[in-house]
Amino acid sequence: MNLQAGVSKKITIAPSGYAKPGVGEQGQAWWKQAVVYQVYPRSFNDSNNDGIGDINGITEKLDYIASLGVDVIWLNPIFMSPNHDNGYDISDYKRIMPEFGTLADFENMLAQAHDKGLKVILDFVPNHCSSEHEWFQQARQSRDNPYRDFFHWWPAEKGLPPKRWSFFAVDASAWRYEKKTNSYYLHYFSATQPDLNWENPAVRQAMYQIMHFWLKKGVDGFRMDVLPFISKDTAFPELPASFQGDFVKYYAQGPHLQQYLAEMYDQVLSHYNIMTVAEGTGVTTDTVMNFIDPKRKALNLLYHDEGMNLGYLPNQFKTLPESGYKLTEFKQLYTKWNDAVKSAWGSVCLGNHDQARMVSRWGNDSEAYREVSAKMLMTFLLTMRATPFFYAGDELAMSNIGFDDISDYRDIETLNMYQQIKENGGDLHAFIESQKITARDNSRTPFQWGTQAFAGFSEAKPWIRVNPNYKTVNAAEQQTRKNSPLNYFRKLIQLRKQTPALLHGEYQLLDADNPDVFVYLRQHQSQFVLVALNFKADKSAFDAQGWIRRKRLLGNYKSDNMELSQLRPYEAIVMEVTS
Ligand code: ISL
Ligand code: CA
Repeated sequence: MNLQAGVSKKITIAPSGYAKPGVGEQGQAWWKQAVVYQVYPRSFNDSNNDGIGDINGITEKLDYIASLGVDVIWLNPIFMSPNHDNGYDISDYKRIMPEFGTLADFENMLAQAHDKGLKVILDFVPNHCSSEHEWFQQARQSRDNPYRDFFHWWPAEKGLPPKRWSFFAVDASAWRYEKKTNSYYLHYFSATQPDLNWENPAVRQAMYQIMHFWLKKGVDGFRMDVLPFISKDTAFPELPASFQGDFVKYYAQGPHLQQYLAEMYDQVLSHYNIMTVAEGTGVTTDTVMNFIDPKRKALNLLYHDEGMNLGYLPNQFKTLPESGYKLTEFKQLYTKWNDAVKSAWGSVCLGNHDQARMVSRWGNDSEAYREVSAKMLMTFLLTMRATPFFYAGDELAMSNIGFDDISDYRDIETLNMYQQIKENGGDLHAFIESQKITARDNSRTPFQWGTQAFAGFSEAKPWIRVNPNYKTVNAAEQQTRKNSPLNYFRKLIQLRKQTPALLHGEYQLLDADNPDVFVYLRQHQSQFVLVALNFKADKSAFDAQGWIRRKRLLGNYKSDNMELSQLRPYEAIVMEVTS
């Protein structure tokens, strides 16, 4: 076979085609080169021993975070909130939740982070606020209250509102009746999270003002919660009879989305050198560019939920089949997303506070394979052409706790869904079995710092149970062990930063039909890097399609693997190759 010919047909990359003014090699925006580390403040480190993680707790651990080599900390919501949905129900956007500390604590944390070269982005929740927010408290008083139009109402004299499902409501309905004004209000999430009405210019101005408030304090950007939901068809038409319940597609990304994004860009985002990330619930490769096309006035990045939902059984709540997910579909999906955002920039993640632990969901958390498979997944995230997002604890290969008793759960999603199933006489046992694998609380257990009580997270009983495996899985133990997941993570980040092909090279999938191994090539100018990842617990072979190894850059096995095309269980190798 003529390798050269085969190769040149496959690699359609011209380095010059990549460099565009402003976004080319010279003008790389900082957020394209960054590695993001997500911190769930409630679960990271408790400085005052009340069992709840807090801002000063994060400040204490900034040296640890900096030592990882990551660039950006994304903090889940830290604003005033009654915490029905752990801060995604904000009652005052300009104040810090007292459990987490004060504004001074936050400013101190931000200054210290900046001193250590770390950037901080905040989680901004534009689609809904808390029902305890002053706006809603006012709005519900009377139909002519000045804040009435901050929310979506359906007057009861018009009859029942058209069916809309809610993510978290026990009765599954996104409309909640209020006797006082004889109207229903809209809440796509729980009844304590009324949707804000972005059609109202006063709502938009209030939101932009809040963003300026935090940006002027020096924060480095925002992750924007369920951004596609801000524009809706506010006529609320009846759903078509054929409608199958995929409501995210149906009632987000409404007619004024582009207008709102452009306005937000003009009035706020364009004034700062920041990172802006949309949470892209329901966004597909067909619509992603509406959010991140550099030619538009919009955001920098979007992370999609298509990857997170891969493998779930249709029409069942977050349930995986015994066989798990199919690697061929995983490869296709990430390749499709890579291609879709080629002229912009991608993001990649395998977990967050809404998901199971990365190693439990996508790798293998059995004793034999937990570490090696976690390292393999880290290798994937740090070698794709996208800004990688890690969730705190991924670097330690922290795994699911798998609560089997409903009383251990804290998350509104699990608790309300449990209640809903119970009221409908559904199969609660099956629900708990599936939650052991996919529940959001799996990722919300306290960070495992050491072997002391409560894993060193707190001296008091934490708000949610610590994973009992902390005695063996913890940062202190991994700090000094040369080949620990923690130290592998650090090495991998350095490798990414030193290797232009990994940082911004083109991506090309190889051996697409291989059901066990994910193989791809990254190329920048004359540098070719091949990444081969065995997603299986058996030895697996792959076809390097003629590429010849020049130099091994990194791998998750101690000893080198001299056989280029045979991988050991969950083996990951990154190597420079030549044709
Ligand atoms: O968590 C989910 C599935 O288990 C998602 O459907 C999630 O509800 C959706 O992606 C929106 O998530 C965001 O908004 C929610 C909040 O609960 C999540 O934590 C947040 O990431 C409401 O604000
Ligand atoms: Ca605390």
